[in-house]
Amino acid sequence: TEYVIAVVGATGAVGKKMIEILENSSLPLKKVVFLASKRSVGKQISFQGQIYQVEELTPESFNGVDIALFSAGGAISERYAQEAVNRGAVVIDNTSAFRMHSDVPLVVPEVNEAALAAHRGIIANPNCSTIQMMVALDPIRQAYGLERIIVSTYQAVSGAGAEAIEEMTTQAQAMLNHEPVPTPEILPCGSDKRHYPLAFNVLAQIDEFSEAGYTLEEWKMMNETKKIMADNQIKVAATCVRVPVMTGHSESVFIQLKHADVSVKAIQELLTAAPGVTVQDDPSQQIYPQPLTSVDLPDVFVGRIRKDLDDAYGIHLWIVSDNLIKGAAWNSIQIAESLHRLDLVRVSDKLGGDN
Ligand code: A2P
Ligand code: 11C
Repeated sequence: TEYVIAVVGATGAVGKKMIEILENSSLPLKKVVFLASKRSVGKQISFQGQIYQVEELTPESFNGVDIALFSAGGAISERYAQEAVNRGAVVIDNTSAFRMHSDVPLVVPEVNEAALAAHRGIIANPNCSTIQMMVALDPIRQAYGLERIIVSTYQAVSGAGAEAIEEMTTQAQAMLNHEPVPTPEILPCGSDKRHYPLAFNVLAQIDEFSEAGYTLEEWKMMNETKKIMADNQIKVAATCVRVPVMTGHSESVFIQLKHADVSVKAIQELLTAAPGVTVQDDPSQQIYPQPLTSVDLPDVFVGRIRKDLDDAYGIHLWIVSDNLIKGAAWNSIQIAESLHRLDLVRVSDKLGGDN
């Protein structure tokens, strides 16, 4: 089998990375279709040495498509994902539109690839900040049990999309040139009322505010963790913060294990052997993960592993990964590769009728 793949949001920050990764993927490709809004029609995309045109997304775009990779925002997924499935495509959705639906697997292949078997056409790719945390913590959970996670994030502007990158870059240039700074219109969150500069600043808001004083990004980390780890008892609290970094999300994570007195060395060895993780942890040589050194790499980098000095069950870690790669494009294409390997690139004929 060779697949026809559609990239929905091909001109976006994540879509562009999907295209780069597809070029080198082991997936057998028959054809790739590049879809975006009407604004982008006719834009050129070079892929495997040839030039392709961006096409406008319409329901008919999915005729003949086997796998559709969606990364054009939740509203587009809500409008077109089921349409794509009805036309025979398996959808891998990188938005938050379907993640918590009970019949939609939410998958990080290193952690819960087996959940793919139950798919009914749509598979959700978790939020970037959740994915990197799951890759690093699941091996620890399997070995020692996880009671609680308390995470604070330092998230890059590219997570907010191409327009947000542009806004922050313009601000930084204006500030350095002592020129007037254009009024911010996007960050911290395009759909919210107030906007603040991110250049030379830190904003403790990602996405809109929701229940109990937490933002939606924080709720995503809390809810998605429980679903991916298939554990509703695990205690999770998140504080999500935007920093003026271009690419690479960082996380300061405190975990409470179910076993006391686990050594730093044991955790280092566990993570060194874990799939998708690279340990960068040597304080004597000032070795620890950094967003700049994570860019364009598929791994999740872990360092600063140390015991809590007051809590025998407590461990601290510093987790960094490229939010556009493992946090989005690579995890989506890994899901596609898993579906291919497990012979799950198909939508059952019965699907539309019996749910
Ligand atoms: P376009 O460039 O034509 O607006 P990002 O996450 O970097 O902001 O990118 C969003 C992606 O979603 C872009 O590829 C964008 O295409 C695409 N997109 C936005 N609105 C639509 C729409 N109405 N139909 C199809 N694609 C859309
Ligand atoms: C950010 N995590 O860094 C967000 C972007 O639910 O897929 C991804 C939002 C999502 O701004």
